[in-house]
Amino acid sequence: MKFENKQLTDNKYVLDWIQECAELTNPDKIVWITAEEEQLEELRRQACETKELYKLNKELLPGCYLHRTAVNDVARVEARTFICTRTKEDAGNINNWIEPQECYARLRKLYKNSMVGRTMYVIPYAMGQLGSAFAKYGVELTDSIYVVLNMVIMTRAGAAVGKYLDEHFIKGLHSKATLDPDNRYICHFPEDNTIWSVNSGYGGNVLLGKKCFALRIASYLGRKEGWMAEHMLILGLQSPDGVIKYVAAAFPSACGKTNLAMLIPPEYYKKKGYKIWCVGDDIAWLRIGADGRLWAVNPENGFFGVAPGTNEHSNPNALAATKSGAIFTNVCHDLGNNTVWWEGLNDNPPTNALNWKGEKWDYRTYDKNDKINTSGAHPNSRFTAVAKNCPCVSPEFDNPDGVPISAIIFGGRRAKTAPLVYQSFNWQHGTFVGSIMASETTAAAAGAIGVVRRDPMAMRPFVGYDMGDYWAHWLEMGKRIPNPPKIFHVNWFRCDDEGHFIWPGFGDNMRVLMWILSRCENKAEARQTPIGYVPYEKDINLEGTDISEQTLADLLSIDTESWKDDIANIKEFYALVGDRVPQELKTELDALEKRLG
Ligand code: OXD
Ligand code: MN
Repeated sequence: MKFENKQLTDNKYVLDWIQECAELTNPDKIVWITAEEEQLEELRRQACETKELYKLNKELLPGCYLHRTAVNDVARVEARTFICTRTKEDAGNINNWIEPQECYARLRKLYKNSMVGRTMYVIPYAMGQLGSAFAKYGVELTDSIYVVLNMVIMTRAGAAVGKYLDEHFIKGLHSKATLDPDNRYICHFPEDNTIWSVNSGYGGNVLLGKKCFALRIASYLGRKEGWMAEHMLILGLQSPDGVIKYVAAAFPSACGKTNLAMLIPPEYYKKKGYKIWCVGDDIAWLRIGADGRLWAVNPENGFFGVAPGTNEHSNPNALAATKSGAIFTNVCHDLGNNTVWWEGLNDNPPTNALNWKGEKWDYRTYDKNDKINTSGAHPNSRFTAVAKNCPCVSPEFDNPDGVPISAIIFGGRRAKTAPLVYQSFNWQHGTFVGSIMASETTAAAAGAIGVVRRDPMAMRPFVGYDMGDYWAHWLEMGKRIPNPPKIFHVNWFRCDDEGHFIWPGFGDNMRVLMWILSRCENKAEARQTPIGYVPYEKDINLEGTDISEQTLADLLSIDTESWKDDIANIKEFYALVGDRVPQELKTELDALEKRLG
């Protein structure tokens, strides 16, 4: 099998692997992605010709395109995601597992001749800054132009990566094949540095640099090599004196992670000269620096954000990032001016539009109880945007050493159980706090109230090995970091008895970040409670808000009864994780139970 253009490496290991995949999938052509503008423009042209992409209004959205996935292929599919370690125990009880040889054999049948009549694109890419200590390299083989164009935004891809490819690179094979949902597989072979994804065309399943590599495979490598791959945003908070402190924060899906990463400070702080810088909105790779602190990079190069709900008020920075060079997936197509729209963008839905399925859409049929069938944009519709197009992207974004982390923040969506913010007693207790992270449906969301889903460190779907071993790795890292970040937990979603949120969230979350950083600098006192350190009310600045002191007191109160109920649920979850839960965490759980009385 011959390459159409000049190959980007002579490494035999890489070339043999490509050859092997080409023999299996049998493409008509093989093309190396250099990511030169001329090449990308030609691919965009081809994709528009086949209606894989639609070119949007050149004046209003220059360089932007719309893509629709298959109607049955609109989200990550955890049930079809597998960690294929040699023993089931190493994948753990939380992950789906298939024995690797069996999995390769099963998937080979699906890949067989799947690229006949198609081109195989060879995308060399880096996660992290090329040549840096943090960087890792991969190649994704794919039969999708949409994947190529997204990978070029989301990773550092192209010709410059070629010289870094050696036998350690991550081998990613993706084929849309027939998009058969019953034969859709997203499989990880961490012991072989391999990812195989077949029968999907949706971002989270097919942009292999993101969840598959930068979280699942990287978490496995991080354990082996002594670093951490986490589902965390990274932001810098700059004070009026110009000093910037960095925090990394993990939240389960639908908790406003991208919004927090790009937060606009409330007027009160803005006037004083405070500013937030976004280093990353989804993934952090963390290493111990020579100075004994924990340093973080965002290994990605773009944002793959949820579109619905993004607007001028919730996240003007994300919106600005989508104004040029972006790819929109499964949003509503406004035919009036050839732009895009989604629920929550503004109050003016287009009157001449196609919905996310490409059907003529009448906004008056919208029913919030049946969003999938009646909304203009799919609830999980996305924008892929170049990070550098975000007005608040950090000047440290490309710093190969990353940024030093002062605080790690875990968050959940809890109606009652967790207060607005609390600080763990130490790293071990902080690891425990991360391990019991959870989100629960509140009255403000559709569905039953109080259904708890445990999502430790927001990594439940993303740990590439056993969850108990992952927690042990956290504890181990804590012992090795001479000057570790302090660990906190926040809950923006506390509700009153009628189920209304009592904290305004968005920009006002800055007030909580300020308390967190003052704790890191030993500048604020705190009240010791059974669950951790909680702020004194006087230390949360409410200037410029209409939040009453009573509301703040409610936000900071500990609901002992709901914590006691939670203990039973945590025990059940630890039992599910199984016998590799570290003893230290069980000890923390017992201690919490005792302190609650
Ligand atoms: C994401 C997710 O898409 O966490 O970032 O699901
Ligand atoms: Mn995510």
